[in-house]
Amino acid sequence: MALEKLGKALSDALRKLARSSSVDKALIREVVRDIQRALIQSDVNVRMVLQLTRRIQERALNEKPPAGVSVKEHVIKIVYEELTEFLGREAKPLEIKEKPTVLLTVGIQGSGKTTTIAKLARYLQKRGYKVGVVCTDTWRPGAYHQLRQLLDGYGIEVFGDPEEKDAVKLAREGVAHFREKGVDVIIVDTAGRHKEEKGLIEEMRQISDVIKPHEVILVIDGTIGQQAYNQALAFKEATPIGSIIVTKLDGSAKGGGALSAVAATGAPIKFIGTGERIDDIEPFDPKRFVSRLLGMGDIQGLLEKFEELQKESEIKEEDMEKFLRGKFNLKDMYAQLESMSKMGPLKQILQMIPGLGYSLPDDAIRVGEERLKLYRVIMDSMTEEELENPSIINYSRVRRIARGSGTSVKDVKELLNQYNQMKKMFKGMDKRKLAKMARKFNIGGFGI
Ligand SMILES: Nc1nc2c(ncn2[C@@H]2O[C@H](COP(=O)(O)OP(=O)(O)OP(=O)(O)O)[C@@H](O)[C@H]2O)c(=O)[nH]1
Ligand SMILES: [Mg+2]
Repeated sequence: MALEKLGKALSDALRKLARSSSVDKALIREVVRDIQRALIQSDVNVRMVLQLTRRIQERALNEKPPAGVSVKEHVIKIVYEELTEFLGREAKPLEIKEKPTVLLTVGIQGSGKTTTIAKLARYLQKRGYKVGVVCTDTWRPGAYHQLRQLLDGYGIEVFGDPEEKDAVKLAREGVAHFREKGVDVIIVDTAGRHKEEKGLIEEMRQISDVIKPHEVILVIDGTIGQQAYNQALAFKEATPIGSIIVTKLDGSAKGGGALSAVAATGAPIKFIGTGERIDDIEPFDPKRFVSRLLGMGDIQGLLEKFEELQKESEIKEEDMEKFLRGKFNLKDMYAQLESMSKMGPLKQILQMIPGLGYSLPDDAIRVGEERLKLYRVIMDSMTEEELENPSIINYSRVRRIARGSGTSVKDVKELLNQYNQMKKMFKGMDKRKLAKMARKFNIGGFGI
């Protein structure tokens, strides 16, 4: 399959990134050139390729990766995002809202209409819809039989009359017939006698006027590559209820060109055809499509990681600020431990800062609910002076505090130990690391 070739060229380019020991400008430029070459070979419009890769390059060179993400991963993510955007970003699924939903299918000669209708009818039947198909092709002698051959085996009824010469009449009667039968979806096939958009759109108008379809589907042959742009654009301008199915993406060297050209018109691509068999149809989802093109396994893990980080960083900036600004007497520590217990393990946040995570003592940060309660009790037995300035707490004070709070010497020592570790941790951070952290979390006020 030719799309596989494009996929391979793109994932080879990304693999170059993944394998390199460090990512510099020269490498980014090289990868961008590889991507350009791959897309142009797939017949993507050169101007569009240049726009796309300029954006990729600009972002790759200028955007800072979020904390916890390597430059490589970040660049791979950018490529994924931009390609997804390039193909329309969001999936636009076919909606069956009304019963019956009437779909009119048009397309120039041999684009794959009839085959695609059979695929779509079967696709919808598998999802529980009762489907009827109307053949209005009065042009090609075998059209009605072609449909029946494709669908009889699945018990999907085809309405048509090989003798009838009036396509509009067939459309009207066919839709009326299936309305009466109470099907959920009616799909209308049209003749493929047109070689150009003009005649095609005229026929679409005539039949539309009579059957008032919920959606008109243009079937485009993917092997025409970027030429699909003009067809899709003419169609989009002719009907506000149009969507597109791109066929023959298997085996076509120009599939990337066709898909990107259609996406560029803003017309929604709802399905793609990937073979001659009835099951060779799939809903088009740019994200899934690009993931698969680039090698699903690799990119999926990466995307999940980004999502996780996104969630984490949402809560933490503010808490981080509180934490970092602490003066570090016992009261502050308590307040911070308390807020940290709410916001989740601090270590995870700090680990997002390169070069810091590994140096954190585990138990300096892991404080459960119970411990917090215990600390509260202990601190209630301390004097104001002790809370403000813990260094004055000698052994006899420790014993007094333990007795007063009904805890043990060991507990009090644990609390002080915790305090000292945290203090040390912050002392241990040099100014550079602190500044880095401040930047990562948009925290100012360090005077650095
Ligand atoms: N490989 C491949 N072949 C396809 C695909 N879709 C359709 N075809 C083939 O394309 C040819 C034309 O398909 P039709 O469905 O008859 O096209 P049509 O638009 O109805 O043709 P007319 O009604 O004559 O305009 C047939 O040989 C199909 O098997 C596809 O996704 N992949
Ligand atoms: Mg046909």
